[in-house]
Amino acid sequence: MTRLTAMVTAFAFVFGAGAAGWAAEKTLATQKTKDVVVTLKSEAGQWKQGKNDFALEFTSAKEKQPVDVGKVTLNTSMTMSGMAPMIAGATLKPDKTPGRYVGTIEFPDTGTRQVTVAWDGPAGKGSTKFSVPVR
Ligand SMILES: [Cu+2]
Repeated sequence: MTRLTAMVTAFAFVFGAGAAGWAAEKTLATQKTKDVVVTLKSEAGQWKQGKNDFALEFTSAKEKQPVDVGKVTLNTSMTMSGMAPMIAGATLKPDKTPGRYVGTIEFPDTGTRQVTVAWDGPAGKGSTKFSVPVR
């Protein structure tokens, strides 16, 4: 094993439990940037009020291969009239396979979230925005 493979394997061993119990998974959103395609997935295929486990997958836009993008964060905000934007975020952990990350996020109410995903690692730095409804 290369050192990187060993590291990824070690991370997967420690953090891999995130999505282990999913019977199936569906795509909530796909967003293409210049270099990578970011896919947001969960068991139900939608976000609900309360706690949500989810996964983010990164593939290269050209080769369609999984990309290790390093450290990944996901932040959400919802603008509501008469109050400060509601903010919720998650730090993601590498899952069992390269280019796949898992996290948990909690929403106190329903409504459409503006989602910002950012990454920083060996393949470079980047971010992208898209919106996801919370039902
Ligand atoms: Cu709200």
